[in-house]
Amino acid sequence: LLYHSKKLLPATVDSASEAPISKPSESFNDRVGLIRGDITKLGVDAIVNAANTQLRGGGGVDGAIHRAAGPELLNECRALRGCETGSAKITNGYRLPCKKVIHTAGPIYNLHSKEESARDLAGCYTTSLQLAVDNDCKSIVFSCVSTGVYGYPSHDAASVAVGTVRKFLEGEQGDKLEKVAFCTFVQKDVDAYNYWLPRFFPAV
Ligand code: AR6
Repeated sequence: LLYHSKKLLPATVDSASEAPISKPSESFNDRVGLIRGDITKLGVDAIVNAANTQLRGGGGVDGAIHRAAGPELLNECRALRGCETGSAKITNGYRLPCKKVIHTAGPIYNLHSKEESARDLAGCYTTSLQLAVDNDCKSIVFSCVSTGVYGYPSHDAASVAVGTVRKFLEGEQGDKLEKVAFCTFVQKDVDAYNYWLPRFFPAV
């Protein structure tokens, strides 16, 4: 189910105004991917749930993950005693095909400034990636955190998501991750990632 970045990313970013942001790197490009579909079907090491600070389940992707995982997931979540906005916690996957679920609480857009929302959203991605590394998860797939009922504009959210992943891969522990993918569900997110992926992961 994981697509290879090479098959997915446009070969070039053409106009000068759309210049790539990061340096081309085959090693980074090989490890990033874009998916469209149901995140609960992915047999990867970790999937990232767009949860809330209560960690008690909810609608959207959170509801889908809890339904597919079964009631044991809610039990483990209860014991975690919540999660701060911009942070994340990890559980087992139970009946899901993935090994672990990383639950992150994204920012509710418009609650605070744009800058604060971006900082919190970046925190979701960095904390989740760090948790994956700390728990020996080599493949991780993100849902489009905050872009549903939390109202974060998809274009801006994808910029934070892809930019933060790029930064983590470039960092000290980046080489511990073999695959990082973004799981989109609706067209606006597909469009947003198709815009930002070739800029942060330009073709070599
Ligand atoms: N697989 C992948 N993505 C999905 C799926 C699925 N099965 N279902 C929905 N999406 P949202 P948020 C996409 O609203 O904005 C919950 O009630 C969806 O199209 O699920 O962070 C929580 O409990 C969208 O792009 O999360 C929180 O209270 C993305 O998942 C609150 O919503 C995220 O949309 C969190 O809001």
